[in-house]
Amino acid sequence: MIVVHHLNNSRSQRILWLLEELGLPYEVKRYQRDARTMLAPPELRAVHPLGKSPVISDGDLTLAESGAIVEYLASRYGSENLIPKNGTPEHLRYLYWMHFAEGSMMPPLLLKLIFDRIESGPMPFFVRPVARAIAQRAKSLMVLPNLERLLDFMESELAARVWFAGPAFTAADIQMSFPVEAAAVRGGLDEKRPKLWAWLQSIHARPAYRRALDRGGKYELLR
Ligand SMILES: N[C@@H](CCC(=O)N[C@@H](CS)C(=O)NCC(=O)O)C(=O)O
Repeated sequence: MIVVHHLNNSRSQRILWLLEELGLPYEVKRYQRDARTMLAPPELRAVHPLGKSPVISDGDLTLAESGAIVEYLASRYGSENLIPKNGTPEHLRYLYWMHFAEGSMMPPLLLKLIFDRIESGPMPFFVRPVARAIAQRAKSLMVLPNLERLLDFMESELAARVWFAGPAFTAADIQMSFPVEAAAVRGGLDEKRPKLWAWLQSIHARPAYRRALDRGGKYELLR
């Protein structure tokens, strides 16, 4: 039995979704973020030294890193539908978006989260103006323009095809779900990018996505 070590409101939601798309049985072991720090509880470090989610176990195997987990599950248990055939242009695009999700899109989204918190979080009054000025400057010079470019790029890619890898839904769409959802919550994505917005609505309408929400519990991404 595959076990998903699932942290609330986190990247592990997409693993539940993938397992639902694959129609595999699995167990969900839940972990709660610390309400103040939003960090994972120390129990997760007993499963994997980094103590991050997602982590899965499958028999003797323990695997972390969502891209690796998606690749493992889709190639071991998936039909060819979820990973395009090797050597095709769709496969190259699949690879690209699989890596883009965590490699290019998540870093500025995380920086936005951190700088927003610095701006609004509690701190001694004499430090506040300086901390706010640094956070605002970093966001306006680097984080926000970068996010805009990334979102424009995704929008232009989806203007040419329905799903990220091509005409068919693949595991890359599952891997891309978390950054696009995070961008909708805190990265400036809205209906003004109609292709990306429509893609988001269409993943949310998939029956497997809905079932994964039932299994995972409340899913509200951090702002
Ligand atoms: N690149 C890793 C990132 C893992 C990660 O940072 N997970 C977050 C959840 S979205 C986490 O565990 N955060 C809690 C913490 O850092 O303590 C992946 O894709 O699996």
